[in-house]
Amino acid sequence: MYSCRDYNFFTISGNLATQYPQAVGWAMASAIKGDSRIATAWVGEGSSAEGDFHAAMTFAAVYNAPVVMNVVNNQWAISSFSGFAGAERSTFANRAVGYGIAGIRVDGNDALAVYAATRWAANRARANGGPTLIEHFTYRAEGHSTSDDPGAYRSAHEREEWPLGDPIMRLKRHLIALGEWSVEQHTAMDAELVDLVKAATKEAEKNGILGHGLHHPFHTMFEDVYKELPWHLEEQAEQAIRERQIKWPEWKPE
Ligand SMILES: Cc1ncc(C[n+]2csc(CCOP(=O)(O)OP(=O)(O)O)c2C)c(N)n1
Repeated sequence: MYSCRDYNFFTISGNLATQYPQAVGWAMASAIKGDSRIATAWVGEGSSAEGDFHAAMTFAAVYNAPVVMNVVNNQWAISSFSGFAGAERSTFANRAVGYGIAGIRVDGNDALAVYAATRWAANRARANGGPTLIEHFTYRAEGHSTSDDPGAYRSAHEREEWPLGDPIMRLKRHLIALGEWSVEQHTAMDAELVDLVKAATKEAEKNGILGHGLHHPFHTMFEDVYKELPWHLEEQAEQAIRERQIKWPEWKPE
């Protein structure tokens, strides 16, 4: 999981929803230090069924943390329909109400609505008005990942029946209708972005790609969590080195 201190990008963890209490804690710390920065985090609607979601909501409300919490409701948590997380009983935005937090539901495929709701919530947090929960109602047209086959658990036609369209196409049509954008500009932007993504992929691949061995010094796997490596992780590292050397006698830790 990546992070970038220069851009205030705090890494998420692989454990779903843990970023929520972390964002609330970060926002509380910012407020306590008298810093003007606010925090924001995203979870999927499936992850909103995790305990961490509720712990975060409680702390955000009690401490009036300057935080904007987003639920991206794309209606699928891998193969679990959003109903498993309670979608058929109430909206996800509605959950905020029980905590005394402002809850907003937006058409997540309307870029301008998302922008407006986010700006409102961010300004509110900055003015010490309290936390906001924004539910972005959307749809996951593709699989959850390249290893997921949605054909195994939902109708093949569902994707075509989704009525709210593609957010990029909608914004494009809207801006062209306003005379603020054109098909030519859009085509040029598409080409530019394809090049940008290709270049970024090349750059990222310098760090190593799956199946081509380790590119980072082995020991870094155990670092950067604790200031000083605790004994049990040191033991794990030594054990991992021994096991790798049994499997690949040529291998040496960097
Ligand atoms: C605590 C935990 N349980 C299970 C997983 C495995 N897992 C990864 S993504 C995912 C589904 C998440 O669905 P949702 O929260 O709706 O987000 P989406 O991926 O649809 O945006 C699951 C179960 C995990 N990473 N962490």
